[in-house]
Formats: sequence, C-alpha cells, structure tokens
Amino acid sequence: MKFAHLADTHLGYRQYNLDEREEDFYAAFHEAVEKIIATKCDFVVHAGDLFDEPRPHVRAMVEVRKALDRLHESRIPIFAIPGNHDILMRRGAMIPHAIYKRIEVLSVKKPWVEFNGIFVAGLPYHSKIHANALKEELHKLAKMAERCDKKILILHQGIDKYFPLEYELKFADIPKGFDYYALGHVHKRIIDEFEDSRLVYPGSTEMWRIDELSDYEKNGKGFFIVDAENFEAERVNLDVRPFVKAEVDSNLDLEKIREALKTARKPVVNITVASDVHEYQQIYQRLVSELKDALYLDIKRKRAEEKEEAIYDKTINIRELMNELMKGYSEAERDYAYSVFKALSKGDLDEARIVTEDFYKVFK
Ligand SMILES: [Mn+2]
Repeated sequence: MKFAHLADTHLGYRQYNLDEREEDFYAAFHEAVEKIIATKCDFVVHAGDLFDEPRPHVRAMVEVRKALDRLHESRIPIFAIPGNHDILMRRGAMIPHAIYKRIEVLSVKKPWVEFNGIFVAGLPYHSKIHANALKEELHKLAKMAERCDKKILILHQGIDKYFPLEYELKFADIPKGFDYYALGHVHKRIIDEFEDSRLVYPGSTEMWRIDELSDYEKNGKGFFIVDAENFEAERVNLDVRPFVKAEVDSNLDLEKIREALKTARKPVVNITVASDVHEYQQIYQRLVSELKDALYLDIKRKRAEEKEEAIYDKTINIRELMNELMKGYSEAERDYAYSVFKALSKGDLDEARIVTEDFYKVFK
C-alpha cells in the first residue's frame, strides 16, 4: 500500500495577473493527479491550501472537481484539511471543499478516519491564538491513534524549526506516536526525522512567491509518494515553469539570462537592477526590449544607500519590527497585535474583530 502526500496547490492563484500563471497552477495540480493515478497510489492526503482563497472563483472550483472525478474513477480517495488560505475568517463560514462529495475533509468534529487499517488523522489550520486548543486536540488524537498500528497525522502549520518567525507549533509540541507527519504550509520541500518517524513538507506545487526560488532550484517542485509499510517518502517532481533570478548593472551583461530564456517554456525573469535612479529608466527600457522571450519581467531597482536598505528590510520584516516595538509585552500580545495588523492591512474589519474577540476569550 502507498499514498501520495501533497499540499499548497494554491489553485486559482493568478500570479502577476497572467492567464499563463493561473493555468500553471492548474497544470501542476493535474500533473500530480495523473502521476498519482499512474503509480497506483491507494489514497491521497492533501495537507491544506488546496485553493489560494477561501472564496475561489468558479474556474478553480471546476478544476478541482475534474481532478476529484479522475481520482474517483481510479477509486483513489482523498483526505484533506483546510489550510490558512482555504479558511474564511467568519463565524460559521464554510470551506469551499464543502461543495464536493468526493473529498473527505477532516475537521475538529471529525478529525480522523480509519482507512484499510491506517489511522488517518488531521486538523484544520489553527492560528497562533488557538495554538493551545490545537495542542489539546493533538493530544486527544495521539491517544485515539493507539487503536491502529499505522498512523498518519495531517497538519497545516508552521513549526519553529522551519518557520522561525511565524510558527504556531514548536517542534516539542508535535505529538509523538505517529508514523508519518504529512505537513503543509511551508512552501519548501523538507524531509525530517521526528523520533523514529518521518516529518515531511512536500512544499508548494508551483512557485507561489519568489523567495521559494532557491529551494525550487535545489529540490524542484512536486509531491511525495509514501510507502505505507515503512513510510519511506519518494520525491516526485512536476514540470513547473522555470524562474530566473539575476542582478544586472549598467553594463547590462545579459548572457546568462539569454541562455536561460532558451527553454521551451518561457520563464519568469526576476531582475534586480543595481543603478542610480537616473540610469534606471533607461536600463529598464533596454531590459524590456532585449528580453522579449520572458513570460514576465519582474524588474526592481536595488536600493543602493545603506540607510534606505535598513528601513526597506525592516518594512519587509514587519513581524520583527513589531516584536522590537512591543518588547515589554507577552508573546501572546505580540501575536495578537500582528494578527490585527495583518487583518487591517487587508482592510478586513471582520477578521480583525474575530481575532480580537478570540484574543480576549482566550487571554482574559
Ligand atoms: Mn500555502
């Protein structure tokens, strides 16, 4: 028996507002499904962020239905949990998965199934404010799991070891006793050991953000096929669009980029220009006219002055900046402030209100 473990498919995401990039995410997902069918997996676990948004557009929902039909034809069930991108922060809100019959979504009310003697457990994404509730549920699940010899735990969470700035669980909080920890949320591919078990993040199936590039270059994008006897995880790579990242100055040495553009599939090119403000416009124009073979050119000017750089870094790392400003406050208070900040910067008053209500309920 074997199963496929995938996560972070982010269907419906339309990077750079390009049709091609939206299609790329569907293509990677369907390629994964076809490979799962071809290798005769017995079941699939999806560790969250199936969709990019909790209110996906119809096209994304139809693509998922097609994939679920394909799996169903091959009698391959799929067990899933909602990730942070699948959950709308509203009381009583439904997840988009609710529309399908052919996907079994694990929830706090029904956090496990027994499939061919394997205990398959999972919980939806919990924000850091609810980390204690999550730990309690995990403790209960670990007890329930004792009924089976083989046990899988599916979670969509950041763990401090891999996600030091925005984690909900510490490595030590992970309940012992499962054979395979099928994780999602971190978009890098990670295989780690935990006790005698395997802890795996398959990563996202496509390039969701440019900071995933070094892991993509090193490990590729894709998912894992796992042997349900010994829980060895085998990497399966997907044919994902190439990305190129380069820095150029006024010499405009484009040889390397031109070389990279010779692929059958047009790459996304991310360029940082080291120049002063006056030269930049001209360099920008030349890049646009000379690199027409790129699917998309993402060009930015490198901030030259050191002072500017320091401010720039901090604004990107808002979490660190807030931690510093709120030094005298507890970790829970800092997390709360950050959650409210995130909600309000999206203009989402409902989310800010729910985060606030939750905070006062838990920490009154
Ligand atoms: Mn994700």
